[in-house]
Amino acid sequence: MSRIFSGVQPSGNLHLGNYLGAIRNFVGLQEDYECIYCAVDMHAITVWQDPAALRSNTREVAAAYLAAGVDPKRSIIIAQSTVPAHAELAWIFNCVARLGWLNRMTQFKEKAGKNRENASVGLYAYPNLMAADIMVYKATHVPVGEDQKQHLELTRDIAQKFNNDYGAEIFPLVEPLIFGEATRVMSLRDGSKKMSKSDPSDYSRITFTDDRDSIALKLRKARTDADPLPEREEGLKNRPEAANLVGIYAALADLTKQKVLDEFAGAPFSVFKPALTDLAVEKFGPIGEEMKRLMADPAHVDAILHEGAERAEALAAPVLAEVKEVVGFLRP
Ligand code: AQP
Repeated sequence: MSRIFSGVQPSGNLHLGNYLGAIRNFVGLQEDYECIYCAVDMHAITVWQDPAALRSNTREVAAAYLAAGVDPKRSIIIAQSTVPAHAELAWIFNCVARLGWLNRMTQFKEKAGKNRENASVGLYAYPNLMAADIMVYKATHVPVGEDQKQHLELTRDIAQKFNNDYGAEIFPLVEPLIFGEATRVMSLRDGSKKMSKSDPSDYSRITFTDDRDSIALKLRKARTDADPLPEREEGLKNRPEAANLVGIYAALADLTKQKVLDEFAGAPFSVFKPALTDLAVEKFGPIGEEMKRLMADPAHVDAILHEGAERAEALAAPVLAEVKEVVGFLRP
């Protein structure tokens, strides 16, 4: 059976982009794949995280998976740091990946910003850890938003180089799974930037914890142009904010953007935004409510994470043993 690995960073402010681009798709995949879903806390600390907040945010990511419909009996839900095999394989991959490859990663450039000298080494080496997350389970598919495609290509390069260097066909070449109409949800304040946990503006994103009033307010304040919605999808070109809101509507309603425009062509945003608010409250609101309910019982979430770690460790151990053998490490 093909195997899925995917993760979300517990860095707070879990948002609609994380839901539509990743978490929502995790549920259906359980039908056809063996799935491992991870709260990637070791990735999160590549930038500073308050320790108490990190613990709570890690549970929150697990609760979001459960709230969205991931079944912990079928799928494995883990916190990354509880399965040390990830870190062990990441070190080996640090020695396989080339500096030139990492230098091309656009996410590092975006996240490090102008003050690159001050970025953590972990932020730079992040894609190697991501490759290890996936390869330690020999996962074949990774559901991600489009922003992660480059990192997955790097995972393939690392896997291929490892296999070539050691003359062993150990790692598969992983494939991205990219879904639907909102594979890249953009900021509500700036249609050229992706919706992000780390954006300083709360108005840039709709989060799992937003209630109806917050969702309504954020959408009311969402930046748009002054024109009504066009008749055809081509009319959204060069209108990034309008395209984003139509894309979100389409994703939430499971429609194509064109079908949304068939319904709203000619409508001003004063009509479209309330309709989008109603839809977001109907489709996304209950997920957030369920996440909050689960967060009220942290022991339950911890028990699921504990069981997940044991199952994950059992899958990762033989892969790591195989890797150590071909690398030439002595057995303990
Ligand atoms: N705006 C987005 N639209 C669609 N998908 C998105 N994802 C993230 N942002 C969007 C997808 O969510 C999954 C988890 O992402 P992550 O936690 O690894 O963080 P990230 O990709 O770095 O993005 P964030 O959530 O905005 O965090 P910060 O602010 O820290 O950069 C991934 O599958 C991602 O594609």
